[in-house]
Amino acid sequence: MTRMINCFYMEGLPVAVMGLGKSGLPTAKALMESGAEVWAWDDDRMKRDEAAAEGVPLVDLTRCDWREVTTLVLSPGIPHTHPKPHPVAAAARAADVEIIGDIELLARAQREPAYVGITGTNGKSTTTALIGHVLRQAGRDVEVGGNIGKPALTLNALGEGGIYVLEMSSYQIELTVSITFDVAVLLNITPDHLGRHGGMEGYVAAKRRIFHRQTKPRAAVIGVDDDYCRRIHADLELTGDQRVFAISSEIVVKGGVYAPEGVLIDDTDGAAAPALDLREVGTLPGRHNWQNAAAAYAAARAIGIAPPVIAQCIRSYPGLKHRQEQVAAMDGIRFVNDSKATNADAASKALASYDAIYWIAGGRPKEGGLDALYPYLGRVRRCFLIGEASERFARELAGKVELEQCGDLGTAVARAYAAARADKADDAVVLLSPACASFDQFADFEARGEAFRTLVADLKRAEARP
Ligand code: UMA
Repeated sequence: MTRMINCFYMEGLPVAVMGLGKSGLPTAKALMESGAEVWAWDDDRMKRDEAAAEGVPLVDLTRCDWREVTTLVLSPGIPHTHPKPHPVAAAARAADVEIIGDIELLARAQREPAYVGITGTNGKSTTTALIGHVLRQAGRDVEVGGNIGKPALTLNALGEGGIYVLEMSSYQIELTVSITFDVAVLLNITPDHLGRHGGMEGYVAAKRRIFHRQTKPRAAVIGVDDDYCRRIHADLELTGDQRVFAISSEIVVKGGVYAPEGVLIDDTDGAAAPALDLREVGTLPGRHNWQNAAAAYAAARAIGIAPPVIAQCIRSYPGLKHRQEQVAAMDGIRFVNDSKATNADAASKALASYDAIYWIAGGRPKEGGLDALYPYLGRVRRCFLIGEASERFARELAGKVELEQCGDLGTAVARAYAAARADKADDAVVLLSPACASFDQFADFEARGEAFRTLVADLKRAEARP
């Protein structure tokens, strides 16, 4: 049964909604159903037409009188500070109109449930899904959404005792001003989205805001495997405002949850008790997933779920689409869709997880080079390049790994499979882990992952033909 989120506090008020994509359109509709007077706009004419077809009233926010508007609800991808504010955000700010996002609307509407927020440069979708899975299996009333792809105002309303588990991008954190997370998770920080935050300092500050206003018994779960997070952890320990759980996939952390050898150890009670062997959980391959599992375990502990129950639920985690998702196996060759890996750091996690890799990479390159991948190139048998990054990656990887430029994904899949078959390597994996955004050839990373799945299914069908 759906129970709509009612933004009752906006009833009768003029509210501007800028951006009518995945999050903006349901936001406009939820506000209308809550009785607000919606002024919706998008720079893309097609998006405006789609919204109008669904009865959403359009007002050109680039020309409107901001004195008549109380709030601007901005889609997270639209810049409001760096590299420069979108004109609509600039106009709203000049008129002293508050600028918030859809998750702020949820937080104001649903005050009784608890909130778990997850951020970090990498691993946040898996950790969010895993926490949602653990809490749901443990019998809690849970809704999972946010950056993971389920917009806040499409979630069900929850009563007291319910828990919202929200993946928070740095963009969303900036637009969520009043939320205080009961459990806030920061996994890791490496450079990403620097243009939007005016540099590394701004990006770290945005991530750190996940702990904003927490007091005991609220809990902070924080990875201590990189310098930025270690510093934030030390600060939080010093101020002592909230309970702090350190987690690591690399070292032993006294009083925390850690898994340097793959066995998850719970030292939150000082007992250093082994909780489960993560190497046996097929849906969480690789050290980076040990960090995600340690964070999910600590978050569930902070909520009060018993250790054996958490361990059992982690074992039954079904995995996420587009994140090291095995889509098929043929001739002993596994096909793994890691389309979500849109930067080098994320792709390095997948490369670290397999031994004989036929690696499909490329797309629209992001800032920063491929340095994060270098330690794992010995595992790559051959690299198949696609998209706009091809020339640049070919130059950067030349001499380090055998490679060929394939242009498009279809060619790359066919070439990678042929090479893997010819080599007859044990445990061969054809891996799509692009280390790039998808927008040069696909609508988004999901479309790219679905294309990979379809191409592999076509190959399989062709193989099955007599
Ligand atoms: N638009 C304008 N003017 C602009 C820019 C965009 O009008 O200058 C319009 C576009 O035409 C489009 C809409 O704004 O119609 C898009 O808004 P958006 O980019 O904020 O994206 P949504 O479709 O609303 O999806 C957002 C998140 N996207 C971003 O933050 C970029 C999705 O995260 C999220 O799943 C979704 O809300 C539901 O909450 C995606 C993402 O790429 C996965 N996130 C980044 C990441 O993970 O690295 C942060």
